[in-house]
Amino acid sequence: MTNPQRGRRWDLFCSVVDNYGDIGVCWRLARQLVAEFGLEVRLWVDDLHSFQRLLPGLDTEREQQSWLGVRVCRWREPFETEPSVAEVVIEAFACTLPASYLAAMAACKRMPVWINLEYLSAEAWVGECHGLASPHPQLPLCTYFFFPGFGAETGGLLRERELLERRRAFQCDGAGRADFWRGLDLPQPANGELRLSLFSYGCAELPALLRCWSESPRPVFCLLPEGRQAEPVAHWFGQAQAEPGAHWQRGNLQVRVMPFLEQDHYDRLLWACDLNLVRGEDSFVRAQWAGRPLVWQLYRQQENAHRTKLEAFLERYTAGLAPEPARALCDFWRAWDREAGVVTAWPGFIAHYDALMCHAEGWIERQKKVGDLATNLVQFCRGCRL
Ligand code: TRH
Repeated sequence: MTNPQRGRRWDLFCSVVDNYGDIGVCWRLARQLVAEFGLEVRLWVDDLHSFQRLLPGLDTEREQQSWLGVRVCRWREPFETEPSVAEVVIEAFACTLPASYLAAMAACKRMPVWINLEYLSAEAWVGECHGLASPHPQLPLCTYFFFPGFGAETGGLLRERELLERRRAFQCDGAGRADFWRGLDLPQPANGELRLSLFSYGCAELPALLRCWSESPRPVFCLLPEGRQAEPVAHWFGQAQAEPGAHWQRGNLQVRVMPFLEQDHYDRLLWACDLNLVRGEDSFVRAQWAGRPLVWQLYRQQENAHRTKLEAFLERYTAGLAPEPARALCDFWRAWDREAGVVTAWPGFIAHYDALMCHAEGWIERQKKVGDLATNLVQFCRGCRL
């Protein structure tokens, strides 16, 4: 008989390489495993300062603390193994488990299920590698590759159980949205205004795009997270700095520099905007769930390897979209990635806004069929001799 308690203890290891995507994904996953599956999750993180940007209440001085049922543990080297290793061990984004922990895993009477949670890609090979086992060269252990993705043969995307219902309720609730803008100290959207969020790695042509927006007949209100990417915008407005709260206007363009928001608030910002420019992995996925047109800037890779990923996604995403909006979308996304031709591609892109809006909802319906990553992961682990 299967023991219902078996497989309830999970350890999730996250090393913050750069930016916020790694911890952003791990924090969402950890929360969901606790909230929806009642699992006992320890989240080991080597950089609590980055984590604190997403979860402002986090105490960066503490070794262990609990948040929403997740035991958040500082991952220090040398790593002192807790009395028992977990039954499921997630190594996020090839972060390399501590050697002592690995040794403790190998010494377990019953081998833990060891998962290598990979980066997101729409490429076809992902489906072929998802779920593959790889034996450890020396230890009696085996790791399984678990790939997020967009097709039925992948692990799917992170999506909490009630997420889409909550999102729809928010978008249908005018008073709630008005409160949301007030809470951020932002004016209510003016009639006909295009309100957009802009989270990027920077783009050499952004000043030209700002000029284009400032001269457009339609008012544009751009919400820009604080940080490096906000500086060139400040300079364009003749300002030295881009402090959170700064508000600039030129012609028909207004820009507000936003403080880094708590992760759930950032989600709501995506839901509330008409258009979201996002980057990396996690904000990209969340912008899809917002059901609004989006523009993706990928994390740059050597020799532009990320462009293959961009094309793979574009091919999937535009399937079922009429040729003209599909072309306009591809033109703008490619221009934004290459930092060339952005202003030329903008009018076509925005002219197809309604078709892209409609498509955004259709895309969600397609993705729902794949199932969500946490559920797929739990099922996968259950199938691995737990
Ligand atoms: O920060 P990123 O550039 O992370 C990247 C990618 O994940 C990339 O795949 C990885 O290789 C690289 O890091 C090392 O972009 P991403 O993935 O969108 O993560 C940002 C996180 O920050 C996401 O969880 C949303 C969150 N966020 C907030 O919580 N509040 C905010 O105000 C903003 C702007 C973002």
